Amino acid sequence: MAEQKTEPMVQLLGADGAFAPTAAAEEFVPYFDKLTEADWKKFYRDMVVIRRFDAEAINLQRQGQLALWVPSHGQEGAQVGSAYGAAMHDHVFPAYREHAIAMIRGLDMVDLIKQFKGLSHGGWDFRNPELHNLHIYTLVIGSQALHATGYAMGIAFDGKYATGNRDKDEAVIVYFGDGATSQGDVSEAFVFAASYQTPQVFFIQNNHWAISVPVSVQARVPLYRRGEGFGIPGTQVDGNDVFASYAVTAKLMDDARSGRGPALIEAHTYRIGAHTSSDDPTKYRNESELDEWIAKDPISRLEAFLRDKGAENSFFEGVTEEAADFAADVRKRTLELTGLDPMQLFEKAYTEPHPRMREQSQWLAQYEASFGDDGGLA
Ligand SMILES: Cc1ncc(C[n+]2csc(CCOP(=O)(O)OP(=O)(O)O)c2C)c(N)n1
Ligand SMILES: [Mg+2]
Repeated sequence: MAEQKTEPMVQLLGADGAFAPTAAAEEFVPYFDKLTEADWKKFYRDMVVIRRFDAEAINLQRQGQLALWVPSHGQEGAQVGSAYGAAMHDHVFPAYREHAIAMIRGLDMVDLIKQFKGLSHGGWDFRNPELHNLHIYTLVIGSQALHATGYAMGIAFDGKYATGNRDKDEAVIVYFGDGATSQGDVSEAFVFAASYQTPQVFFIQNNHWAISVPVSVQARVPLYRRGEGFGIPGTQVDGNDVFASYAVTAKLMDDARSGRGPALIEAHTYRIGAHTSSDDPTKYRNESELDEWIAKDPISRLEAFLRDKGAENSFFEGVTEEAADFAADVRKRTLELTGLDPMQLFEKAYTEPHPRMREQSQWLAQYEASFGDDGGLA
């Protein structure tokens, strides 16, 4: 089996949290330099809050409140860094594990929970795409790469990029996993992105597993080189280094926005938990691999950096408390959620009223009415 090459890797923070840019990081350092201490602390806060939220969602699933949960534990560095690397007017296409990105785009996390409780089809109301500039979660592996490329082609056709106005020019970022790179949709998206020189970044979170299949099986050549043959340059980044993830994304999104064409980022990270709440990773991976990645944890690395810069205990305690409050609020409001309104099925299929939808919704309403309150036939 081919070895996974790990060089050249963009890294700003070492595994011990010391600031030590690698040679490959040089061109990205100016983006780190623009960050303030308040930004560093915001990155830390968001990583801690989302990890606590994720733990709460797992608890809710175990307690029968959610049908399924997809844990993000371990991937906070890749997600928080890249989320801030995109501008709020850029459009984001996530897969299904990008909880930190959803939070940073301003989504109410209980809306996201609704999808996993089976109460809504997309999680959040997507009829106004500009509300969060965040596409709904996509569970059909890799298909969002095509949606994103289509959207980016739209930006290009509308001339909404490369005007020189960074505050107006738009770009797209699409997230998918290492496993998704094996999907035809992703390769097709590469072809169209390269042909149309779309303003977009493909962000691969290589968490090293596609359920039980290791990345080494699906990628005999490192994934950051996957775009080369299509004409899309790739950059490899330490995804557990929130600063590196931020700096690389910010630069490549700027480049895309200014008309330099599509780019690909491979962020090396690790899924610490199970694939989903339905999965048991002890069946297919070993403890030593897990320990290796726990030692590279994105949160403890940033904590070490911040402590070295003089951050006090009170800051860390405050963040822990804030995260606990956030999770408690999500729990409380999740328990208050009421049942599914099946009629919403028809509301979001077409933007305008549609005769077939009317017909089908009338049929369903009649069918539902045929049951009594106790679920028996009326
Ligand atoms: C088209 C399609 N095929 C198969 C699946 C089943 N499936 C769900 S997750 C997954 C693995 C995805 O792995 P990866 O892209 O690495 O993302 P990760 O879950 O690791 O974040 C598969 C095969 C699916 N959801 N959609
Ligand atoms: Mg994966």
